[in-house]
Amino acid sequence: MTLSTPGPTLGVVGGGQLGRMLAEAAAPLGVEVVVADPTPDAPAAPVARDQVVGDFDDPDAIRELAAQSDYLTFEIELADPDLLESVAEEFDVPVHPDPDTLRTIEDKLVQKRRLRDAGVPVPRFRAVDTVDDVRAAGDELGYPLMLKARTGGYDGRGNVPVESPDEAAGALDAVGGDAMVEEFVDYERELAVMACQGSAEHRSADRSSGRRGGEAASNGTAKPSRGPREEGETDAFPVTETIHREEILRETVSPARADETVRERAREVALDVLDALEGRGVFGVELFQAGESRSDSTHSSGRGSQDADDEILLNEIAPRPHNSGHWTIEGCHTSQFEQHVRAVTGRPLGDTGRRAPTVSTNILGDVEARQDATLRGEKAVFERPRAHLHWYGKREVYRLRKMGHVTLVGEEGADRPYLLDSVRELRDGLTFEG
Ligand code: AIR
Repeated sequence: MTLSTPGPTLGVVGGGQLGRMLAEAAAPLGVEVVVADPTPDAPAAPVARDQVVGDFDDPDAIRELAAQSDYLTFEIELADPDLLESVAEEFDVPVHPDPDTLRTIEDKLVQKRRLRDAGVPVPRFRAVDTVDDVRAAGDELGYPLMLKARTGGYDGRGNVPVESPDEAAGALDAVGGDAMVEEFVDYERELAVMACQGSAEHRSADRSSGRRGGEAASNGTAKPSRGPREEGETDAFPVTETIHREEILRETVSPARADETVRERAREVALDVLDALEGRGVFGVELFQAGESRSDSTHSSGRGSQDADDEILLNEIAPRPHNSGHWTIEGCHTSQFEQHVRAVTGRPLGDTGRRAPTVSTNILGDVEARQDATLRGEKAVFERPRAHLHWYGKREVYRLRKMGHVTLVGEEGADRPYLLDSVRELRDGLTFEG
């Protein structure tokens, strides 16, 4: 591997905040980024070398992207796996993660089946087409149910809770199209793990000890995650606690406020998820730590020996860096974005260890009507030591749109509830209202 300028080009389908943070992380590695996104001047455009303006599934746009690229990846599930496969072949450009993995993940029902069949613990779920299907699932799994659009939903769009049989028709209408339902998990807390899979070229004995191991490495007890696999080296960032409201991520806390055994189990499940999927890159793995009331017999993995309060269930996965991992930019030795660039361009994975306790909060649209975006109150964030503002550069704001985030890094041993209160206070001082 050599370095020269211009460096290799990574083509990214999608130019939102994830594309922007990928481009920010790629530059120091000597990797240039070109994005394809339908919105002119997309968030990634100012930091990428170029933007192809076109839909994620527009063959001309994606061909133009591939023609400029040495590697291809995507930052949104609306990317088209068939098109990616065909341009990869036509232009002889590797695409990671494997488009087939995208195909599996983009359909939440297919995703759940694949993972369940691979032995990953998942909540009970059913495919539903009609109101009667939803009601039958309700009889079996109990209410509330979570109704999910099989494809196309993100940032909470496409997920609708169903409290009773009477709500079945309205909920099906709201998600529109093919759907699935899941039992409602009465969780103790939500967790997320950014799991990563690198290239098979970088598998040597010394890489599997000491410098790997996320959670373990960060508390000084480094140990191998698991042996390097045929497909390539794998690793996981320290387990993150995630706090959602209205199906949208609000804050993250790392280390997660869960017992070490729970965190270890979460990491294990995340690495099992990687085993079930092809292709390199970072995968966001969202998990539930089930509450004590949950009986061991109710979930579909069939495990029965674990304490209920330790029980980890998979919620969803994303074949890309994830909102739950934004804190790694300041909080870890390698960020999830740098890791993704390393993985998809065939470079060795970086150290996933945590530098310090870290919390983050999303800055979400707090306006009712869609309007030009001007953020106010940001001075307090700049004035706060160890607080980091990330502005995504979106021109327009609407209710609950992800506009940026704030990360606050604590001293070693910092009190996490205090850090969390502090970052919430900073966020609550921000507004888009005029
Ligand atoms: N994204 C992709 N999947 C889930 C999320 N949050 C990111 C990507 C995408 C952007 O959100 O970076 O490009 C789209 O954001 P918006 O606000 O335009 O919907």
